[in-house]
Amino acid sequence: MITDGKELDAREQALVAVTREAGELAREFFAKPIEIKLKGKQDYITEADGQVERMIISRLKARFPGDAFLGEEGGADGKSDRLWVIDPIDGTANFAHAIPHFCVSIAFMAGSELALGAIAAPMYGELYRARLGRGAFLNDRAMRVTDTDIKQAVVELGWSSRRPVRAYTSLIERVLATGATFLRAGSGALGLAYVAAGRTHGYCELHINSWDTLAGLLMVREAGGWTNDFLGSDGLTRGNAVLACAPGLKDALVAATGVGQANEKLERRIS
Ligand code: LIP
Repeated sequence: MITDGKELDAREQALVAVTREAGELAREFFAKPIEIKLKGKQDYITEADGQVERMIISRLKARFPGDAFLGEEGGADGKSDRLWVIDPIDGTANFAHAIPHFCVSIAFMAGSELALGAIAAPMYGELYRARLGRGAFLNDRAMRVTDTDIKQAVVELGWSSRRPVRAYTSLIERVLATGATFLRAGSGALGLAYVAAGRTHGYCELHINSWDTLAGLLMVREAGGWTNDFLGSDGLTRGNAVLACAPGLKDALVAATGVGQANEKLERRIS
């Protein structure tokens, strides 16, 4: 299994180049009228999602023909312990409504190890990246989470129709009861990247998919933050609840959100 050395250097370089290129392709689609469909309640898909994903996979497959791929639109492709996890456009609802808050998110798993991650936010001119044990960067500047008092904390709370509305509204109430404030911006990947960059202090969502989260989770950890065990109980293929935050806020946010508690598995069965 690779977690360092030449093989990972080559994948890191390819990852950054392909993520940047995919961001530019997404920006081109953003600027023109495109076909938009609903694949579920408030769950959008556009022709850009498929095209960007196919471009990413064809570039990476050309360089690493033996690797496997898991994409939001195309699903699983290939069997290998070298796995690329891809979200061609995260924040598709924003993208579909001409709101520039969206990104491309790609992560690389070496066996069970989350080894690489990159996120391109083309409308902001931002490229985020991280490598296990090597730190996290925004436009090549090192990122660090920002710790603060819970009463001054900004916590992003993601929502989707995959969980009951009541579960979400009570999550908001519990987080507001800590004295923190919340926001929802519609891209889980960017939400996690903002925690790593120290712009916000936490990100929580009661169910989210691995392609939305893995790159951002590695960035938060490499930027000195804490995250729950998202990949536990088959989070890679089934998704899971996610909580990521500055270390000083962990206890308060684990208690308020219920994510990351010892009995997290129990919670999954209930919801
Ligand atoms: C989105 C996530 C967001 C979540 C949405 C959706 P998509 O991903 O980034 O956090 O709340 O339901 O899953 O569909 O735009 O790639």
